[in-house]
Amino acid sequence: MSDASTTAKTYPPSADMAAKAHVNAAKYAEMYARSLSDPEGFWREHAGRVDWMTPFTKVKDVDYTLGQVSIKWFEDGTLNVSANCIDRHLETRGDQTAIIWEPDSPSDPALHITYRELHTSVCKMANVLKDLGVSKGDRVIIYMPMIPEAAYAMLACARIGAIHSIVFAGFSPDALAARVNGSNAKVVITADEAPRGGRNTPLKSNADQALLHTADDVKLLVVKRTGGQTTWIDGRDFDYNALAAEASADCVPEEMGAEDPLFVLYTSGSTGQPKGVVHTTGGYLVYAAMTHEITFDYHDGDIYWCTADVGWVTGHSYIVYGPLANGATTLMFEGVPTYPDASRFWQVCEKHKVNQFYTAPTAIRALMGQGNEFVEGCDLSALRLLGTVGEPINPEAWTWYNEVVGKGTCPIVDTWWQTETGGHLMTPLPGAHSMKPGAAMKPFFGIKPVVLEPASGAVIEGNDVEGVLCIADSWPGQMRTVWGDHDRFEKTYFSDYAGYYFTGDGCKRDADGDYWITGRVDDVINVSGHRMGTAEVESALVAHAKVAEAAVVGYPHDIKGQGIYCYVTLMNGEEPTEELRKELRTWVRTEIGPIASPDLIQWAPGLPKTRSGKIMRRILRKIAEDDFGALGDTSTLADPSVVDDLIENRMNKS
Ligand code: 6R9
Repeated sequence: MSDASTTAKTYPPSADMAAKAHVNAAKYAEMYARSLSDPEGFWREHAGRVDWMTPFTKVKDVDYTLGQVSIKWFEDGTLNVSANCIDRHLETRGDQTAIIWEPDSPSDPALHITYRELHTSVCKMANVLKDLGVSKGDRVIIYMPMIPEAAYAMLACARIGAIHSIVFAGFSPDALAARVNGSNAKVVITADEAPRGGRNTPLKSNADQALLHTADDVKLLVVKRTGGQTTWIDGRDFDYNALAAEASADCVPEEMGAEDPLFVLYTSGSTGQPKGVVHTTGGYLVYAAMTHEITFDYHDGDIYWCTADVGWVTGHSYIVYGPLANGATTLMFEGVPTYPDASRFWQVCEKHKVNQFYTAPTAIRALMGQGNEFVEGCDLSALRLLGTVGEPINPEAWTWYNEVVGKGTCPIVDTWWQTETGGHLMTPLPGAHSMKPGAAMKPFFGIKPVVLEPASGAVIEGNDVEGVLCIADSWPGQMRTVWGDHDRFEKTYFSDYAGYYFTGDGCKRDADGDYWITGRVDDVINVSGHRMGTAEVESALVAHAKVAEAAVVGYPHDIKGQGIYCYVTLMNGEEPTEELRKELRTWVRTEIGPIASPDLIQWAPGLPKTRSGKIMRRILRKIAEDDFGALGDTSTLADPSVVDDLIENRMNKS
């Protein structure tokens, strides 16, 4: 990364973009300066992009002091997110398409759902939930395919003040059960099956298994997607389509406080099990809407497509809440980039005349590997802007995206942000900033990045420097707490570097003052843009009867960015066989989900530990990266000889 940044080619914004974009260079400079010098005034003004039921008088009340961390924005205002995303658009754009739905199979018809139709469907879903006993403050789990009902479910919860928590449909029954229990949810919304890439995942049956491990009164609301056979438990399972047909199409939106929770989204951290990131109502919506409009330079009438899944934060902020708050047309895609073949993304862009396209580097790398002909056969002339999110993009993939997909005429917004941040924190703005392949470039309004010395926490001033990335001060989209565990919130984000929000990422500020994210500095790995805590995979592995101990690290992977490398010590007397390797892989998939599948499992008779018994992951990481010339100090190891064995028996990556 540092090599790339010193030799980076710079791509200035085109004259056309600079002229037409919401924000050009001069405007950015002026707005950014004001956002830091007068945050109260700045955000008071920009909060006006959402409709308030009761206007707020207080803009901001933030304390990052350990032991009393508290973050509030617009706290005495009231509003409803669903009314902002739907009702307020009805008069002017009731017949405009709100959601274009593109199904898994290209031979099935796409749907165009207008804002008026969205209103009807969301009200019906809201009334169905109310009839199931859900009320303000209750938790609802959404475990759904990428179908319009997933968006209806989110907005229906928001409408009645229920807190949703989406569990990615690729997660296992165990992971689902943990989240139902962790949030004490009353209802789980699912579908019979989830078609993806021509294969159906049995969601209802996964939910059935999960509910064996939850409280008895959890209800299951089932949307029909394929009509595939499912078992049915009367009194617990409810048929969404039948109930919606009878439900009223009117539902008055609940008046919510700005700081009432909107959703909880579980995400992996460096220790323990995933934590429930809590986002609230007012600040989140303001920030999602503003970043959506400005980063993607969204204008009325544009067709905007974010390829994420609603199971990730990107789907929350940039498929549903941001775009719909702006009255946009947002495309929702059920399938995968390579089905029926590697031209699918580009076919969909052509078919729906997509103007802004937002995806992950892992998808770009996978498609780049398939050859240019899949792109060249499609008419991409409507494309005006490209975006990436989820992990650093390597310059080769960036260049391919720019030249082959964007034909050299579309700016690429490389948006760096996190589940915790609610929306973009750093990205080049298309009409204002130059781009450098692989750089997140510039902070968004109100964001003050600081680079710190990792060990001492001293602030590193000036340019051409590298360190850990923190943010001084708050922004409206910031998470407010960890669900049920405020101490963990404080410890994770505010204890390492006093007075700052610690991102967990490393970064470089280059000679021009532009920012490059260098990746996680903690035990979180990024597999195909999905966050995975090494501790989670380790605890799944040691839950297997034959495993005594396990240590998990990331290693560079051509397509996924990082792969999952596991060192496993077996119980005494267990044979390390190829079958056992397969069994452990399947085991982890069942415990967590397919995205946690170990790529490589090395049998480790011993693990490098300090005398106090701490596993030295630094060493394991180096071995997994084939960088064992640079193991550093191994003198504190209890038994240095285990390292030689691990090096000798390291896994081959080709
Ligand atoms: C939105 C999202 C967050 C972590 C983050 C960082 C990595 C995300 C990036 C990026 C470099 C980018 N990350 N975007 N790294 N450049 N443009 O991905 O949220 O799933 O919580 O992951 O992803 O390491 O800390 P989340």
